Amino acid sequence: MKLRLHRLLSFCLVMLAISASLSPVSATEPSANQPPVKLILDTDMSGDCDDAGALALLHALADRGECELLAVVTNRRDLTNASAAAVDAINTYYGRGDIPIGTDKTGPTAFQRTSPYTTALRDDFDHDMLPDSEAADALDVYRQALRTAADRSITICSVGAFSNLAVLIREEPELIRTKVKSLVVMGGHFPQSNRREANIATHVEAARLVAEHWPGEIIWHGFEVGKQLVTGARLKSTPQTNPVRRAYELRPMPGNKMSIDAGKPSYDQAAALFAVRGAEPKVWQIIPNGRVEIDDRGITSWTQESPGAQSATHSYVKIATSPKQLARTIEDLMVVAPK
Ligand SMILES: [Ca+2]
Repeated sequence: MKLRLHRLLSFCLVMLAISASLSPVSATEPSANQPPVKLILDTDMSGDCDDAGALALLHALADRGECELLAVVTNRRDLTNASAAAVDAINTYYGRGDIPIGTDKTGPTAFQRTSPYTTALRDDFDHDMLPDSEAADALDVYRQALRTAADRSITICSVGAFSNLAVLIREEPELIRTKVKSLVVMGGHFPQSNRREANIATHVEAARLVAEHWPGEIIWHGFEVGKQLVTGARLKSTPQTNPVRRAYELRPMPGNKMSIDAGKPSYDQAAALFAVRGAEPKVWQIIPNGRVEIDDRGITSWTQESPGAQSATHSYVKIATSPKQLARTIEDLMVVAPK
């Protein structure tokens, strides 16, 4: 009897070990043990709330040791003057209230908006940020972060207008060449489209300058990527003290709904996840060796070039996994409690 029990126990232990080794990797599991990606986020924390979702996701990845958020700069000059304060409220919630924040001082005004959520984040949550107009200049924040970085060590993730990046090209092209490893951009619509995607249309001149003259590689996440990835409803399970939850509660969606009711597309989170975890083959299909061109109306188009061509420094991405699975990975990271 004792022997039988012993055998049964051994059998159970072996089965447990097998099932543990076969169980799927957690949706929030990093793909490999890599040094943390050193990242700068350039965001229009303004009309849409996926910027807040992307910042939450980056903090969760930072908590997991997958990235280090060196700085956040804002663009689009929201009329509330509170984009930087909203960023700082989220950074403070995640225990990183000291991350440098800069704002654009010369951004476009033609598409200025009044954010539905930044003032609530500014007024109801802890932070110590000045109004956007008095905050540090985005160019100075870029300069500081890049000058002190190791060569080819920085990833920039751009999820808004291209205003700051255009200034950076004009003022500090050598810093980009020497310090930046990769630029991951949410913008455009690929491979071809008649649509004026918002991040391009907000400041067409700046987007065209970046597409034509960025001295390095660019990975483009078009509108069609994030559109398939609906997230945000699970923020209801996070505390009322979570400013990202509040942003989703206040950002309206069509049909008298708020973003938190049924979620919304994750344009910016998709680019942010890619910026940190890279081109995981199970998740992304990369279309490399090409060039994104932007016409004077702000319409993007993809031109395939031969590998090795000097101008073939752009790629765009498609989702290779099930959009539902990828949305779950993104939302898992958005709702995980700060460390
Ligand atoms: Ca955005």
